[in-house]
Amino acid sequence: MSTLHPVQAAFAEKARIGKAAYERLYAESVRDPEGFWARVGQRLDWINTPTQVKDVSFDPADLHIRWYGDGTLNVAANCLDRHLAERGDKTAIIFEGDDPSESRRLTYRELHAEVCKFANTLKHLGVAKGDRVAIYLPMIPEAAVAMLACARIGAIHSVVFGGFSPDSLAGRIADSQCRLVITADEGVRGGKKIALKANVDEALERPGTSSVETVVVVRRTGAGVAMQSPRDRYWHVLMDGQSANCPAEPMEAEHPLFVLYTSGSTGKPKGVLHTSGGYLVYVSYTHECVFDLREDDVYWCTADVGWVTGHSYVVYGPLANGATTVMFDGVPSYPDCSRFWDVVDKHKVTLFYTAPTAIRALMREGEAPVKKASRASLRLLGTVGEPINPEAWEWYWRVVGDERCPVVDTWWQTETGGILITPLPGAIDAKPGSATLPFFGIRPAIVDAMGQVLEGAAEGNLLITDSWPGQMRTVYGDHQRFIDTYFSAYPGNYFTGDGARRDEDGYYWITGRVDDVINVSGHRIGTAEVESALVAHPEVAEAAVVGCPHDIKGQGIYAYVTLIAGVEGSEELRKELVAWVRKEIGPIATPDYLQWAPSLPKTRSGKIMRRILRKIGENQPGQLGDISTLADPSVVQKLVDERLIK
Ligand code: 6R9
Repeated sequence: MSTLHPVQAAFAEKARIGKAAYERLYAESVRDPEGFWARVGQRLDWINTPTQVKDVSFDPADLHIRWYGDGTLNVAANCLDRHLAERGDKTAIIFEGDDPSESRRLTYRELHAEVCKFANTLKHLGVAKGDRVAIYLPMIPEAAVAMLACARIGAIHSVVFGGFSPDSLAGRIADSQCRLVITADEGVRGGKKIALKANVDEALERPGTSSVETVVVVRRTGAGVAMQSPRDRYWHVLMDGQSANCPAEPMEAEHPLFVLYTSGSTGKPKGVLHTSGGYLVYVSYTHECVFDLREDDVYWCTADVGWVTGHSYVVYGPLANGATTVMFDGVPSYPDCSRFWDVVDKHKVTLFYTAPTAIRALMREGEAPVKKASRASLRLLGTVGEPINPEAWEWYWRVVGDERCPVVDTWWQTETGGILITPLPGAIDAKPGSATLPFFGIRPAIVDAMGQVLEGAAEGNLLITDSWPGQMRTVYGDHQRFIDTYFSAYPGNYFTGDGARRDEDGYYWITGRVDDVINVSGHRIGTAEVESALVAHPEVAEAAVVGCPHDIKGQGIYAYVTLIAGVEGSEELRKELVAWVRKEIGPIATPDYLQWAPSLPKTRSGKIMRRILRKIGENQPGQLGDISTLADPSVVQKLVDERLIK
């Protein structure tokens, strides 16, 4: 059940986009996408203004996606140089460290100078246009500087979340053959140190990583780290004496801007590739419209730059718009559960964007930690990463926003580059739990299992039937995988991997992944990745992993493990396997439940029946459905009896 929250009159009056404007612009955007996006594209500074706008085919036999194809621009110049005349002294980045006594501001002029110096550093190290650079840093301004410096010279960055293990980092470095890695001595989160440089050292011992020539180390904690000469160089030493003058090179609109790895249903994580012109048009425009951005806003998105939300809505969207963006290197619970709201008061944050998992965790602590802070500066709240349950939405609205601030539930993916389904705060009435209506130019469709497009109120798989400028262009190094994953199941359409329901008002309710991807605290983990980590353990014969309900994380990881003959499942071994997965992938992949399975339910052709395992993990043993196609139906009863959630 969900109550309607109509757009507030006071907000609508001043909003950039009201109801009538949304309807008019949406109609226009789908009637004439070329004209619409040609106009929106003018929001950027182009070196060569594009005359072509959209050149797209979703036909798997002739798949291509090009936007603003003959235009040239520089992404960093759009995020920095063009603001200098009017906003040189405006704060670009507010950095808030893990320790509440640590914060620092960089103006657009200062950020521009740092980026130019680091771009010169990269050139000095031999990095050229098209080279791949891995960034494995905490949420410090140097992360944004490194990203923008790559953009300035046309190097392709690949940011790897600092919580990933050496193996995960190595896999990503090897897949895109990075020449350089940028890291820090250590990170600090919730008062705990993370040995980033030591992780890089370990990663670079793995096969396939010999492409790396240089490791640049930012001094974050000052801890002594082993520096390998001539490979390892300190950031501050390299930057010393570099010129703050570095011309922004023209890049073709379709020049790759970055690769970001994300989990899929099969195999290794995919390198999602985004390009320059269309991506920047799309993230800057959505950032302005969805957050109703004003010149004096202080905008805070709590995502880490290791995820797409950090790319599009901490760095590129806000900086392209000349906004003030907060980079937070801490956690919501340190030093205590008032941290988010203390930071809101400290920096007078007006727009706040976070994940449902954080809201649920804070909700558990009650209202007092929120009410201790005034939060008077807030004027809009947003969520991203997973479906938000209506209870958490109502709490966010009532307790955090004091029933003053509209809440925008934004649905999108690493692959989509930017927000696709969302309320516009001055135009679209909210229904808690629904991401509501499509953004301009976005054409969602719902199909049934047979691929039949459903009209009106319906539930099924969610497709997008036409392109938008922020769409990913390929899987790095594997274009066929791009076609197979997203365009083969429903030819002529982009398949999102999500299920959705559309109600009688045309509102979309995302029901979650329909593939083998688990959404843990808003982060995607492929069941295949966890399974292959488990079977890499010498005592594991076989493993099957499914998602299960989890109060705080949204979904948890439930693993069924078959041990090799002669090995008994003990509590000690259970702990060892959980720790093993953490070490192999990273803490976000930690199994919440690990059940011993004498054998796994399989079809006669040997396929694991995950549908059954999912139901057991969800504690719904009464809904296993037809098990007659199993090779040996008797394995199921034991798994049901010994299930870990009852
Ligand atoms: C931006 C981001 C994408 C998956 C996506 C979906 C889930 C994201 C959501 C949401 C319901 C929302 N998701 N936002 N589900 N409502 N507002 O999170 O990208 O890490 O690639 O995850 O997250 O399942 O398919 P990414």
